[in-house]
Amino acid sequence: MIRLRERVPVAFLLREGEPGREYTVAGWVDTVRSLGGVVFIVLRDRSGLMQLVVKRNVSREAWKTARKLSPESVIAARGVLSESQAALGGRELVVEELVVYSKAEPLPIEPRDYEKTTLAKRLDWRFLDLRSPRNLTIFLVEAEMAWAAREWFREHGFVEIFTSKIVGAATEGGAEVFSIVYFDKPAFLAQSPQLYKQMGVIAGFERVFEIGPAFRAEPHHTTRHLTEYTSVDLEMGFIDGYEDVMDAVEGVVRSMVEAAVKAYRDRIEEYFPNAVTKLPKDIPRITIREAYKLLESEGVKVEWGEDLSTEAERKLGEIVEREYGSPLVFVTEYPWRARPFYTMRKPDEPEWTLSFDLLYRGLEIATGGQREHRYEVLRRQIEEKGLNPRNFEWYLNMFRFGAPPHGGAGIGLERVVMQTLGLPNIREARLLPRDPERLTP
Ligand code: AMO
Repeated sequence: MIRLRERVPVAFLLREGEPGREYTVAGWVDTVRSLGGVVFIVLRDRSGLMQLVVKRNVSREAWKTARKLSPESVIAARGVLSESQAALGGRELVVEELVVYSKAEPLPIEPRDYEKTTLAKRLDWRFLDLRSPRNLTIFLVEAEMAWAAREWFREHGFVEIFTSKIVGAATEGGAEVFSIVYFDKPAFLAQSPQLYKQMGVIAGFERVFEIGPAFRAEPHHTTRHLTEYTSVDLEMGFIDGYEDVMDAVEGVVRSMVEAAVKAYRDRIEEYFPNAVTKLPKDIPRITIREAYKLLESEGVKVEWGEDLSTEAERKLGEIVEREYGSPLVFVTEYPWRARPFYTMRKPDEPEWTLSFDLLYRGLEIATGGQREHRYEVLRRQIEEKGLNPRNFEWYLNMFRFGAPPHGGAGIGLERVVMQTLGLPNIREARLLPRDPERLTP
């Protein structure tokens, strides 16, 4: 009798199982091969792959069942572990009992051959696509990174908050916001928890973080934009300057990458040879004006006083990798015209701001800075950005009743995963990606 509660992961059997002992395993049929009186099954569970041998002269019943198995069917097997030179991992299970829980039909895509199928088709069949150990690894890494971020925040005195994603006004710029119908009123999906995380600080929580969805009505089809992504947000009060926020972002991102590599180094090296597995001790910090100069010296035309284009970011990533040996770089003091109303401007040079982006292999993965906490100045900045202060009344009120100097940042989780593993498309790092065309699955 097979009891699933006795089941052990195949990776455990390969590593620590005792030959000669009986074990139960369960999972999906990765491949199946019939040779005369023997059927070889490669069984896959979350932990890895293992060979099962089903011999007619051990169990005729199991052998008859095994001969009819189709790939991706769900099975369980009980048998004796034995050493085998020919088997992957040097061990196999000699099956005595075999159960089929679910027989798979002929497959519409081949999970293991993910490279032979277009991404669109893979996403249509996402549950099958994710059965490839490579694709599973992406989400093991993502989960580890989210945990590591949470742990880092806890250790550094940040309180987790859960803010509303149904909001009355856009925060990050008017165009990229999704409108929704909220009873008889217009409403929007939150582009960022920006104003609410600031509220957390001003409400007296001092340091807050949130890991949650953010929505952007991003009409472009690029390999780095989603219309829904996971934002790792932090906000901290009583800062001396935005350097304190950069220190925090550096700490979080470092702990995310290091935790993922520590937990899954073997899988990462096997499936993502191009992955970043070590970060440098220091992450360089350069002002955007220095960045303009570096880019110009390499023949890339940049508009002074403008945001960096995607192309410029990519090129800057290359330069920094070469000059500083770092895949990460903070670019600071972005121009006021490229930043949202809540950003604090440089006191002596108000056309620049106390803000930063973090680039990772030439792609922006985080944005942050110090926030304007002086009521009158903030009000003027809202107007200067062409927004109506009346729509921000509840927000502005926070700055009339005691707001500490504060700052924070937003980190795009999928982008961190994508750049760490060297994925060609951000959709691969999102379980169920949303883009202008895709709403299912
Ligand atoms: P920003 O708009 O730069 O800043 O977003 C912060 C980070 O979120 C990620 N990101 C995205 N990821 C995938 N698809 C998208 N369409 C997308 N848009 C943004 C990026 C980006 O660096 N409130 C500020 C943050 C702050 O100052 O605290 C904000 O949202 O990794």
